[in-house]
Amino acid sequence: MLTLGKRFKSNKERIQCFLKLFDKGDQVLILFWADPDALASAFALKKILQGRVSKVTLSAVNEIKRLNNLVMVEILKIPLTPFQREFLKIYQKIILVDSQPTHHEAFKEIQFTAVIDHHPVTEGWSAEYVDLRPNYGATSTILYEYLKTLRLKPNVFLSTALIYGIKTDTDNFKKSAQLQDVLAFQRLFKRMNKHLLNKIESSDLRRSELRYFKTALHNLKYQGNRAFTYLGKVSSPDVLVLVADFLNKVYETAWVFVAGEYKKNLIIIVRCDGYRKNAGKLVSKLFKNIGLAGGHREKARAEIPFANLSLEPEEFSTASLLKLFKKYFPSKGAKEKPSVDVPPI
Ligand SMILES: [Mn+2]
Repeated sequence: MLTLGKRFKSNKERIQCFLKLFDKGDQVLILFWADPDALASAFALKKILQGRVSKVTLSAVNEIKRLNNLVMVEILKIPLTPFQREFLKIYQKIILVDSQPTHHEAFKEIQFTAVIDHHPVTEGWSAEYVDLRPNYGATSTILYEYLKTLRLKPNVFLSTALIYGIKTDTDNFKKSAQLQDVLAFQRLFKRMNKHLLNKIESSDLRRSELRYFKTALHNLKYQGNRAFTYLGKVSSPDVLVLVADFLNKVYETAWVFVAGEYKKNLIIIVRCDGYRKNAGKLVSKLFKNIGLAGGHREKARAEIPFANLSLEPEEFSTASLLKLFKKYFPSKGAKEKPSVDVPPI
């Protein structure tokens, strides 16, 4: 059965059908894989269902580790309850937002009452109510439309959450976004608090993680206009992403390779401007047989068990990282020019 869901003439008809699923006495569990879009969408659903059912609980099936997301939950006061398997027996209605049951092991055995999502349609599951809009940039946009249809005014916290959800999933409208995403953004923008948003967006790094920047700069080696650095053991792969994005801002740099050890894996983060370059192809060509590797033109990531490199993590260094990419960049002296030759004003 194709799971795109029933067709509706209008948003009003759709939301009526959705609300009919719930009775006053219901305890409703909203499940999701926590990222900004999922958190905002679940938060909006709580507002919609509150007062119409006896209890609404928001539970993420993953542990939230990213600092930005932790700050989002804290300062926007998103009420989360740690997920327990027993919930599945207690709650009468379970809703999945910003994911489909096929996306994660944790969702597979669950019979969902409703699924609301914007990812490409997957098959092999069903729910009483399905709202999938794969063309939308964010599930937050779908939930904004629900609120609008119901004439519910989101408060500052919810508006800021939805804005952050849309911004994150559309990569600040650089990734594909629909007119609906732009409209939701414009309407919510008036209601959000830009200082709260700024606090969430700028909370990338813990004070304890600053030392990784010192190590990264200390170990940094250039080969032509390609930057390489190995950070050793890291507390989270996110810090490698931050260092790579930072080094990618250096003008005379065409490629950035930042690596570290996390749980006996070598994690490599690759950045470039994507102009006549393809980071995703590069990593999958080099590493797809020995680990997980993939990405887009400008951004890519590889995760290789050290066991597959026949190396102990302690033996690895920036020089070893350079060696790994030798196959791809064989001519030692050949330099790639940065693709933009006029510095930005
Ligand atoms: Mn999403």
